[in-house]
Amino acid sequence: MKTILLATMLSLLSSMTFGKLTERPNVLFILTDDQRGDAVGYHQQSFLGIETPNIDRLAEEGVRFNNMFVTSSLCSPSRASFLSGTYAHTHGVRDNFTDYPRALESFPMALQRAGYQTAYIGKWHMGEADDSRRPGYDYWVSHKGQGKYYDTTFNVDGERKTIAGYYSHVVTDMAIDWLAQRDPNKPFALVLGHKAPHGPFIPEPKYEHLYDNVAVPYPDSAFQLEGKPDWVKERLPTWHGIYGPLYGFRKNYPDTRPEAISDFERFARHYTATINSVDDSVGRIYTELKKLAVLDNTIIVFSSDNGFLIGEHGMIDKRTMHEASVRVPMVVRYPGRFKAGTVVEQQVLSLDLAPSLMELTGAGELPGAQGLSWVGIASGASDQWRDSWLYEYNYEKEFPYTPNVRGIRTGDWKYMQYPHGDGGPLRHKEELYNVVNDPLELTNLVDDKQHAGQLNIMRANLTALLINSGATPDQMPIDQGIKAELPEESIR
Ligand SMILES: [Ca+2]
Repeated sequence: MKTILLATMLSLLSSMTFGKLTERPNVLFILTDDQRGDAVGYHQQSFLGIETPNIDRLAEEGVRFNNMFVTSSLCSPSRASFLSGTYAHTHGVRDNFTDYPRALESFPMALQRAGYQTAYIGKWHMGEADDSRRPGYDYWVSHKGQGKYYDTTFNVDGERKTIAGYYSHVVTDMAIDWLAQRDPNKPFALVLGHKAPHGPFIPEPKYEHLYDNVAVPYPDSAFQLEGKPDWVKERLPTWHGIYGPLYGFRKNYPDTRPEAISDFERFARHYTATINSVDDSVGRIYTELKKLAVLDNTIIVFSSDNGFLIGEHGMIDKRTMHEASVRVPMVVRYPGRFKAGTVVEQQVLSLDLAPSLMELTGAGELPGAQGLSWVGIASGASDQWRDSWLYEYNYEKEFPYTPNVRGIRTGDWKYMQYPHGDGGPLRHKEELYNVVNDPLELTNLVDDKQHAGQLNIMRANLTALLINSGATPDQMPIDQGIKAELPEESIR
């Protein structure tokens, strides 16, 4: 009798534990590389009119974050912020050549400890030469450096193999295979890292000519450089300027001729066309989750590691704090917690993802995280939120086209400064914009006496943000200036 009772109790206990485990939501984080905030179909003025029905569906059935920013607009530092919930000066991945520290906490590590099955599939891009498995992932597929649009050599859970095919589809196949073979009795956390739309852009053939008939003018801000710091003008003919080689789309440069717009047009069209393949991937994964009957119990997050300047302020690339560089798309689908069609207008950051996922999964707090969970503002439970945030970029001698950047953005104002790196006085002109009246950042108000008071407030608030976020003493490389040389081929 006793034995039967004990057995019943044990079985009850185990079914309770089992029930609890399966109720915990799964996590799917889809991360693209260099996707502008407006390069999604749901954006009111989508870039080149791109249509992304599958990403849009996530937004329609979930939450769209209209003001999502990265605190460092550069691949490795930003990726580390998404995973750890911390600023670059805290996690230490300050440039594109530093790996994610093995001991640094991340939301996948925390979820793995909490009993999740975890996997990383696709582009990792922290620690150029190393494709080995990083802590926190039960299953690991990645590669060295940037990978290739076709036939990338992956480290597939310890075995290196070249997999034929287009990157966006290859990683999708691998994600679908992993989902099918996982243990259905445990929740999962999967990070799917896309290469697209990172340059040099190679769209797949079916999308290569999709935008051939879309005109791509240089943006208005490309020629309004009066009042900007000199380094912005010095950058024009370089690898990261509109008159430069445009990642190889232009063979003869610098080229300031009006006809040179054709190279710029091809550059912008090919960039955009690679995103159509990502959208196909999102659709396939959605269908698969539905087939596996886990769609509604999976928190799906779609975002990108940084934005991308395509001609704004005469610039190509990211790294700066201008809007096209720091704005990224973000949508979250999780009907258990968020109403369909929710729109969040607050300024949300890369480092908010990890704390938010920790709250949604009930996995506790992530040690050291500096971001805020957006669960309250996205579910309507709270409207408490930050009113400003800190931006940081550190000069890279391998890409000598952007100085050190420190900046602050509020809902109305943005202030950027370019420290030399020796602790001495600023040697570049600063930038101050009213981002409500002047969202394209055409008029630098830093020399406008009428705004001297606002300038002083922003300077003081930046200093306070640096202190409060633990960034002082604020260390950074010495600014060696803007240079014409091209980056080494292997790191482009
Ligand atoms: Ca990137």
